[in-house]
Amino acid sequence: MKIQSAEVIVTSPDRNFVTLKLTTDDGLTGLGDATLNGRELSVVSYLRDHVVPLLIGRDAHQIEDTWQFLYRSAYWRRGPVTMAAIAAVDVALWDLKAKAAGMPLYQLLGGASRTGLLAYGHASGKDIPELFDSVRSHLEQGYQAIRIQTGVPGLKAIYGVASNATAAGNTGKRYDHEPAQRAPLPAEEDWDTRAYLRHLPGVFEAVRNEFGADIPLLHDGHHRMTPIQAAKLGKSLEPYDLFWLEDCTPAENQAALRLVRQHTTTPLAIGEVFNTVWDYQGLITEQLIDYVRSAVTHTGGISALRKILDFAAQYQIKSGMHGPTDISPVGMAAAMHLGLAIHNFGIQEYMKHGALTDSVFQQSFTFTDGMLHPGDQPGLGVSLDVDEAGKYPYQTAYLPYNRLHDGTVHDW
Ligand code: KDG
Ligand code: MG
Repeated sequence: MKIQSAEVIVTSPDRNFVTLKLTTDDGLTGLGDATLNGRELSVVSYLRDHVVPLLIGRDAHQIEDTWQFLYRSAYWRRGPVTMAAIAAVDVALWDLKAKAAGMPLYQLLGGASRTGLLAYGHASGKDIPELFDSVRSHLEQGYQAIRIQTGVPGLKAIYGVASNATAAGNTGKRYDHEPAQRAPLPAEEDWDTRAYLRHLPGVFEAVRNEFGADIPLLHDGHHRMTPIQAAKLGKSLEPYDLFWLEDCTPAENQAALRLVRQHTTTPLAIGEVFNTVWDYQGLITEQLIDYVRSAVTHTGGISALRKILDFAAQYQIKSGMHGPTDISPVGMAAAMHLGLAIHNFGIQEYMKHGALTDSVFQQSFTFTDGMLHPGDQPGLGVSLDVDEAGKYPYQTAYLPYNRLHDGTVHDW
């Protein structure tokens, strides 16, 4: 099974997606997600200009060898662009291997360890009534675990809060913020950590009073706090029994989590911007976190994330793979096959894609009563309609950024 062609497909149905499509000499096709939100074209160039020429003629069955070749031969290791490109190749090869075997991919990863994957969705509102509407809408859609983000009094725009959260929630399609906005320049948001720290515990108290003690609740701090601020937040949220507090401090400094951990029993999740096992080394061996947030798409693919998760398993750390809409249906399916197979699955983030995205990517995974399943088609179970994809050319899009009241650029 030799790789005959490798095509990089860029499409922007509801947002930009980059997909690698490999075709073998026996006519099989494999797909891999290479979408790096807001920096999509850099991965396109990395793949088209530097990786595709290396793939033609290679044995598609040699997944590990191809991974090691792409990682080590480049000399310049790690980084989100490199690792997203390697991930796309790796996932496309796993898709091919599973199709050649006539099995759903999770069977090749060891078979199912559970019947389905607990998923969480994003509820948000600029204030408590709007947040409650969004939580109710998620419960109606079947979600059994919910992330809670709200506006903060005095701040105009804030991470994770849809400007039209309620209306969007009712459609069941676009109920979350759109973090990468189609625009020639990034949008500016404002931020005040003290106001946020004062406001958030009351929000969780209100949600627990309204929706009860049972439902797993999550929160994303989006890298905005210093270690001592994060420790304070974790402590103040303890009465509300969070499933996790995500990205409480900027992700570069693993040692910061040591300080947070010493002060709070709120479970911690981190890693959506990480791209190799080295970003986790201290966090895992010192048991400073509870959940690994990496996506297959940004961490070198199934082969590499599997190794990180197996390493994490020795320390009772579980998966919580990143799954916002900037992970394409191909990347989501890869996460689901891996999540179904590993023993230390924790939870899967899941936001439905828009209707146009669904018209480009045909998917066989299911979401029933809050549980995901990748389906039983051979391979990943996702196909891409190239003609449909061609209708939606790339559009410039940027993630927003933050400034404090005095104009200082802050972490976003
Ligand atoms: O591309 C950035 C988004 O994926 C990110 O802002 C979403 O934090 C996020 C999450 O937890 O889904
Ligand atoms: Mg996040």
